[in-house]
Amino acid sequence: MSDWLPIDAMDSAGARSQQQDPLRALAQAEIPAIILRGAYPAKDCAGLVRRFIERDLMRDPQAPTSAQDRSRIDIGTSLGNRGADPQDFFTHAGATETLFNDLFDGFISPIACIYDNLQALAGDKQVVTAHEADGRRYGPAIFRVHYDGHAYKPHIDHVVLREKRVDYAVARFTNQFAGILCVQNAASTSTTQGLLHHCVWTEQVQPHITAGTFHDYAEQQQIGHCRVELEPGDLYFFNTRLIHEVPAVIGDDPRIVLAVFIGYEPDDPEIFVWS
Ligand SMILES: O=C(O)CCC(=O)C(=O)O
Ligand SMILES: [Fe+2]
Repeated sequence: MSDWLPIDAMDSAGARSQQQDPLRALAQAEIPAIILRGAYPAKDCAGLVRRFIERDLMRDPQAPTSAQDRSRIDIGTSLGNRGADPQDFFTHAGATETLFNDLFDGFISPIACIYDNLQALAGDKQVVTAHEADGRRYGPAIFRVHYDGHAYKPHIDHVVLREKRVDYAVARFTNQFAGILCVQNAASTSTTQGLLHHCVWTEQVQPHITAGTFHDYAEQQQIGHCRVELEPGDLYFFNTRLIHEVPAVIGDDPRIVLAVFIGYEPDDPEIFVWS
């Protein structure tokens, strides 16, 4: 599987010189990911982390820990976690928009960084924050702070295939991607952030995910994978129907990302972005 390689570029123009229509290639899982190096200034990443601690939006890693501490803190609105109650979800998304209004003052907006890069990859399509037909808007992006021990086991993300939600506008997209901007790495782990398996989810694969035996299955089937290594400021996009995972964070420094989900159809003039 050594020919299954990501686009790895300094910017969207570089990515498009490697692949004329990179999002279509992602949709077809021809490539594991599109990685854009240094998309956001590393010094602004560090500044954002200081701001989150100042505003008490995340736990200060220097502070004493307690048994009740959560291993993951979200700053933003998650459809996956809140979508069971649409009214609560859209109210929360409104509060997130207010929070984000001045949260990045003095820094380049990391959300604009993701949207602008995605737009530059998207050609004629229009990148917009996901919304319902009546105008209600989803959260535009979400920071996730992962503390010691947090891992993502092999899984997929898909509003219909995994979450079984059909009553949201984003359910119309059969192709769903993630965009992940690395804000901070855990100091004492390797910089491997995403492990993308060369395996698109099907009903046949699900039992191996449920049983926690996907690694054995992948070995038997000789399924290759792509390891994505990121430094703060690097941004990557991948198809969330690929089985993927993130190794456990180890140590006091949390791993922090800004994440979005993306809905893409080859024939749809709009690309929806939400969290
Ligand atoms: O944090 C990442 O790099 C990806 C995390 C992920 O797969 C998820 O949140 O579903
Ligand atoms: Fe995921």
